[in-house]
Amino acid sequence: MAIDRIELNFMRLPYVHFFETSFGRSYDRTFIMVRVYEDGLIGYGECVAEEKPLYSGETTETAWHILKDVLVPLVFSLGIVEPEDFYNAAKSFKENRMAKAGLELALWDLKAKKLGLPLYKLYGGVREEIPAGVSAGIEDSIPDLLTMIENYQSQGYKRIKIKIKPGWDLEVCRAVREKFPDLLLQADANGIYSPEEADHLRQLDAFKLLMLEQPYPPFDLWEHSKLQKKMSTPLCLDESIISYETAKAALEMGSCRIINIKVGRVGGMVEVKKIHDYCQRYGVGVWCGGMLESGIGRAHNLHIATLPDFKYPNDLSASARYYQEDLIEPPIVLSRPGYVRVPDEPGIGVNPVEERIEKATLKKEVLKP
Ligand code: OSB
Ligand code: MG
Repeated sequence: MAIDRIELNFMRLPYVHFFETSFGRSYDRTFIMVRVYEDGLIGYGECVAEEKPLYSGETTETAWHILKDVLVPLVFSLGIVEPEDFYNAAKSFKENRMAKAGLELALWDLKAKKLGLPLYKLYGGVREEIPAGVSAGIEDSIPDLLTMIENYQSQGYKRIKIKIKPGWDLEVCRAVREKFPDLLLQADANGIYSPEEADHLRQLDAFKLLMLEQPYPPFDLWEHSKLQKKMSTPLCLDESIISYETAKAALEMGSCRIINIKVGRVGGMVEVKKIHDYCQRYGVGVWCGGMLESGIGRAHNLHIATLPDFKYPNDLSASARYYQEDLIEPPIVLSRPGYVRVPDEPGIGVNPVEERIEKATLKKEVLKP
């Protein structure tokens, strides 16, 4: 069979609460939903590029262009159906990993649906429930953050990640630790510090963090390796790890002891598998990061997080943590305290709601061979 058509929806969803990182504060999320149609089945993917090029160089608009004018035409011109064939063909186009991942994920969902299997079975996943953490943004005040953490704890989240930046770091970690002495706590700087601040960052060792995520800018693997030697807190890299090659360099250089996996950041599931398998051989655990995805992207992440080397709690929270009205029904919930159940229906195993998709769509493109 061949693909009949591919649809791209440029969407916007408002958050239940603003999300602030060292990049700034945002109130909603733009992203692209990719739908691949073949013989009555629909494969769903989500492209996580954001409105502004702060986390990576891609934006929702650049990804829209790359998908519409480059990647979808590539699929049609080569008659591609298999995700691995897409990965190989798309390799000749540089960068644009989030755009590639959005389409590759739709092909994975389609493939699993054709086989009648939940996606995690296709990936070789080994668990049915995923340890769920939650990422708490920067708040207006420390009391506001403490209230938020208390709230998340009462909902059952067992690991909390807080966002840090200069002026919102040591004092905040100290306050959180004082109030929650046994909490599994980690901090994410989103690359805001510079190597001159190494001695400042070392003071974070006092707070028994599970890990410190991405202290320095993405390209500085070397300075991360110097910082890791100075700190007892394990470093985890997020933005720096854009491929198998960067993962390998980071581990061999000692730039981190943990890797955060995001399928969009590394350009698709084939690349995720390569990184995952390498980390497993190397004896380094990984976990699944999030990009505040809609239920579609989050369902994909749930399946990815079933792979055996995902050894830390993941940034995979319930729909209600992110959106008033997620795109899927039923929403993602904690199946028991600290865990989310992986959907067991074919493919990603969640049902997108058409009216909600329409309501959130800003523009749409229907592409045919
Ligand atoms: O660094 O992990 C990050 C969201 C957008 C961009 C970068 C990051 C994040 C998150 C969100 O922390 C985590 C989630 O989706 O639950
Ligand atoms: Mg991060």
